[in-house]
Amino acid sequence: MTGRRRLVVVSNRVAAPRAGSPGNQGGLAVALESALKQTRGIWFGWSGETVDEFNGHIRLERNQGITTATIDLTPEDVASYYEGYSNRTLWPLFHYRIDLAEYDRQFEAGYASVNRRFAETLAQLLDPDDIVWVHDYHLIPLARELRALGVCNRIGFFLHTPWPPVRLLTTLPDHRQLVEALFSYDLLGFQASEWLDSFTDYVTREADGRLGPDGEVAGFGLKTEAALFPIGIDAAAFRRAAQSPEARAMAKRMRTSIAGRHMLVGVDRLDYSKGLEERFLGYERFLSEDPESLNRVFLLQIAPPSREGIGSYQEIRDKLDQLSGRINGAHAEVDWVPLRYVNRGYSRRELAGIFRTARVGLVTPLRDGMNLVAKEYVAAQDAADPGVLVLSRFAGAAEDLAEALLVNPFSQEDIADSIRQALAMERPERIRRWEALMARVETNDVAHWQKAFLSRLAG
Ligand code: ADQ
Repeated sequence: MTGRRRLVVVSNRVAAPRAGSPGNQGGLAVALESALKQTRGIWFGWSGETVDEFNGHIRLERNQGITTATIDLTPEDVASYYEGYSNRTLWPLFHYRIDLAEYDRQFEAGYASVNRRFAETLAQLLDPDDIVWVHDYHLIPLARELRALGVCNRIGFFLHTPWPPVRLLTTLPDHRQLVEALFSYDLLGFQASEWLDSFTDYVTREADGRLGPDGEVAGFGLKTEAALFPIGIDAAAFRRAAQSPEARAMAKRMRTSIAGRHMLVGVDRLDYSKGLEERFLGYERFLSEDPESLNRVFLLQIAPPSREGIGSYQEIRDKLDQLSGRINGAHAEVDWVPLRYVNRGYSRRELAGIFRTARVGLVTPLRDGMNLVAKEYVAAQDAADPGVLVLSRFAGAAEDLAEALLVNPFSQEDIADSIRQALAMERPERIRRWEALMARVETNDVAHWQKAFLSRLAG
């Protein structure tokens, strides 16, 4: 761990603890909070608010033992840095969707200037002994900007998304500059070996790099370290959440509405990387191939909209509206609809109750850094009668969760077959697979991830 050194976490947005909402927080926020509390640390990032002109004001707040330090951005910053370079350029590119990636020099300039501003503001808060942990693709150049200001602290970076293969990454006009910026960090963390391999591949092919022992990476005449730190959930807390009064109430409500049928469940942010269209099509195929399943199963898909200002997100939302209408129009009866498509969020406890009553968890992203829903579905199950996890082989989670039914999410046939196989699976096999999965989810939990990264970064 970091010993007594203070931890400074930096992310685009700050998920500060909210008074009066126990059980509503994600595992990441919980894990970072516990590390921050132990080290009397700070969480720094964008407040989510905008101001007409950046004034350098840092809002310091203390809540439940955590100090948050937030700054506001201008509407132009949000358009170029956040919606632009982060979410119209890097997000699609990092999820292998160069067809959706937009390359625009204004986005690039906005990204560089907001990272510089983050660095200038953050540098004022840093003590020489602090350990700095930067999160995700929004902030790749942050360490380089901090170093330019004379900051010598240990700085680590963790990428929550995939890292794309060399041939895709080189479509980004400033790819060299972006990757070189990573060499200002002391430690780079990736979710899965495929993403780490793509990174080292780039460095050896494009930057005349070399790989040393213990994750040492040399390139661009610089050195850093890169290693795997697969993120987990707070498994014990999620398991407890699944038995909470709210979860039980939700489970009871679900059982009444399931009425003896089998429920399949999907829970995802409404994002094109999550494979929702392909999942709906695979399910539609299953319904047409297995007419005896009509009126005996249904799919509950929960998908709260995200990044609604971006065209590709409006398109996927429109497509899913159409597709869900088509599937229900073709198959529904007066007392049954095959697809319940819900565009809102639920509390963690309610979600846990929903997962626990679902016979099948469908987690079929086309590409995903890790995917925490897969782990949450496992943690919420009843040990005596667990459901079956159907998991995309292209999610980082598949490296760790081999006892799930692994599918190719691009293939409707594969999805239809795996639904059939999951529904037919007898209890002893379900228990055997679940026990193996649960052991992994419990061991590689979020506390393990956080400790592994920080102890290595502390050196
Ligand atoms: P995301 O792309 O957001 O995360 P994921 O890992 O599945 O994807 O995490 C989503 C979280 O939001 C889960 O905790 C889930 O329960 C919650 N959630 C989703 N829909 C919800 C709803 N309707 N109501 C309430 N909660 C909901 C990014 C990367 C992932 C990586 C994580 C963490 O894209 O690959 O696993 O970061 O590193």
